[in-house]
Amino acid sequence: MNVSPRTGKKAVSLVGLLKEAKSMLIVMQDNPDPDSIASALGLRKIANSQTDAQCTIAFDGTVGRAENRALVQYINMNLRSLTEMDPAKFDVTCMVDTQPGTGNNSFPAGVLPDIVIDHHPVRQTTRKCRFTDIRRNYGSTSTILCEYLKSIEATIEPPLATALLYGIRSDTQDLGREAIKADIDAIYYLYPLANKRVLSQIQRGCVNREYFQMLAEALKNARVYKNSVIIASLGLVNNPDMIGEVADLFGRDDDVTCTLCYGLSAEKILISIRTSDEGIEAGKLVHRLVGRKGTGGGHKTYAGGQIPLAGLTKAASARLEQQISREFLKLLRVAEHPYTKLIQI
Ligand SMILES: [Mn+2]
Repeated sequence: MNVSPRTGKKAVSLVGLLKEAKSMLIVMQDNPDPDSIASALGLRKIANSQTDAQCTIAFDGTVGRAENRALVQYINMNLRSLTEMDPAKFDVTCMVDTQPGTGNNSFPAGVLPDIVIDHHPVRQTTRKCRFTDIRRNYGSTSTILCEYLKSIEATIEPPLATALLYGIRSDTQDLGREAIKADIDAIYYLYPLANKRVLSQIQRGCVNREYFQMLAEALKNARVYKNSVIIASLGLVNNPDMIGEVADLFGRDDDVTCTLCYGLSAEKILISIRTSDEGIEAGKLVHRLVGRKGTGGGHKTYAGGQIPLAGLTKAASARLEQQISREFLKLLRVAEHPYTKLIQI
């Protein structure tokens, strides 16, 4: 794997910064996806191989998706709740696969992390951090971490290789979505080091019985507009990952180019958007959709957002849900009527 000169320089300054620390906090996304989990693990490996710093990996929410749960179980990761952490108690704080103020992490607003490594569009606040490496063109943050590990010649054991490989594969949908040469190179590099048997088990992670009920609800509620847009409400979900998972599933429909799924969890409306329409940017769409009411962000073909519901009555939150789907259709210039049900029950 070729490591760019930029990575080499960045790795040196990252290690320099980490060497100053006795303790470090690594913050992942809330309800972390495999890329977020693998990146945290990669960063911890850099710290462990070069410094004496004690690492704590933390997040808020849950690891819900069956594949992600299987991954966390395999790597035997000790994950902590971010709400129980006081960032001031750590010498260095880091964020991976997310940035300050994006709304998809629970790091206290107003506190600047020291280190941010990510592949989402760069935020104003991020620029104020001591160390940043934001590569928007990269398919995954795991790819960046893989380059760092190669650059410092760290040994990548099978669990870490498997996690990074899965992080890249899942963010890029097996290199089919927003992947660049660097992602492909990283996959080639990691593949011989990863545990292929476990990788295959992770991809077929077991689900609990509720999963099918949630899926049935989503399918039942899904509406198709102009034969190309699907909107589905999942109602109250105790597994927020389900929203993105169902959006991915609808994206597989032959004729669908745009999907919006939303559901309620922890006093928030959570939104997932997927698009295969070249003329539409999912990240921008979600921004316009949540407006000032919430936060959101993402990539060209996939994005997510959240709007806090605290204090809203049931009726008001139902109105907000309606408003979101109406606004989504308006942004796509698709009429609200007529629509058809995705499936007949
Ligand atoms: Mn990512």
